Amino acid sequence: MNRIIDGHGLWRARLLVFDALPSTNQWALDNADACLNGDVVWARRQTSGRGRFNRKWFAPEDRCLTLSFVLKPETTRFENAVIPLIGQLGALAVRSTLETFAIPAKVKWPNDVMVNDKKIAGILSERDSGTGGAVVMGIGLNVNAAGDDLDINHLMQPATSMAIETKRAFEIEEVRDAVIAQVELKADVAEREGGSFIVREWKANDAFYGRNVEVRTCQDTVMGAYMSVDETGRLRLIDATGRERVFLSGDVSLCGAT
Ligand code: BT5
Repeated sequence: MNRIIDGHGLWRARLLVFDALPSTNQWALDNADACLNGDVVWARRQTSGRGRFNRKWFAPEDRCLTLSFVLKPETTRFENAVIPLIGQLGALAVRSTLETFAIPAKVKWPNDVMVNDKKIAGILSERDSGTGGAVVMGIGLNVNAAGDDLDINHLMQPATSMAIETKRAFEIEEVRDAVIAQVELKADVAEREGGSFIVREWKANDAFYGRNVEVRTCQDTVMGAYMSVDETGRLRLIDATGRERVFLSGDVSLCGAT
C-alpha cells in the first residue's frame, strides 16, 4: 500500500491508496476483515481488473478510475433488500457524478453507465464469502482514456470516456472524490429509505427504456422490449409473444447495434 488517507473514504472512513494492484475488488475481498465499513480502495493502475463472469476490465494507466468500496452490512443500516441493489446504487452514483461534470449520462441494466449509448463505466459488486460477509462494490470509470485505449474491437459494446465526450482532460483525484461523495449521498438515502429509491431513480434514468433489445443469458438469447427494472432490480422484458420475462443476470444490447 502506498498510503492511507484517514477520513477520506465513505462516512469518513479511510482511502487506501495503491500505485498498482491487480484488482481493487480482489484486494478488498482478500482484506475485508481488516477494512472498516466505508473504506475505499483506489489503485492508480489496475493490471488485471475484472468484470462480471471474470471478463477483463481494461484501465489504461492514469487514464481510468478504478476503485472499490467496502461495505459491512452489520455496520451499515441497510435493509437486506438494498444489498442486491448495491451495484445499481454505484451506477447511479457515477451517473450523478458525470452530471456534476456536465456530462449527461444514463444507466443500463444491470450495471453500466452510458453516454450516448456508449459505455463509460461498469460496476462489479461482489460478496466476501467469509464470516464477515463484506460487500465490495467496484467502479471502473473511463476518465481520460482516448479512443485508441478503448479499441471497440476488443470490447463487447461501444465505449467512451469523459475526455472523449468533452474534449478536455480531468484530474483523476477530483473525479475520484466526486464519485466517493455521490456514493455516500446515495448510500445515506438507501439507509433512510431502503431500496425503493434506487429502483425509482434507475427507472427515471434508464438509457434503453422501451427500446428493442437482445438479452443474452447462459441459457438463451431473448429479443423484446426493454422495460427497465422491477422492484428487486431484475430486468423486465416484453418478448415477441407479448409475454413478460424477468432476468436476474445477462447482457443487453440494442437490436441492430453493430
Ligand atoms: C463490468 O462488467 O462492467 C464491471 C467492471 C468493473 C470494473 C471495476 S474497476 C475496479 C474494480 N476492480 C475490478 O477488478 N473490477 C472493478 P461487465 O458488465 O461484465 O463488462 C465487462 C465488459 O466490458 C468486457 O468484457 C469488455 O467488453 C468491456 N470493457 C472492458 N473494459 C472496458 C472499459 N474500460 N470501458 C468500457 N468497456 C469495457
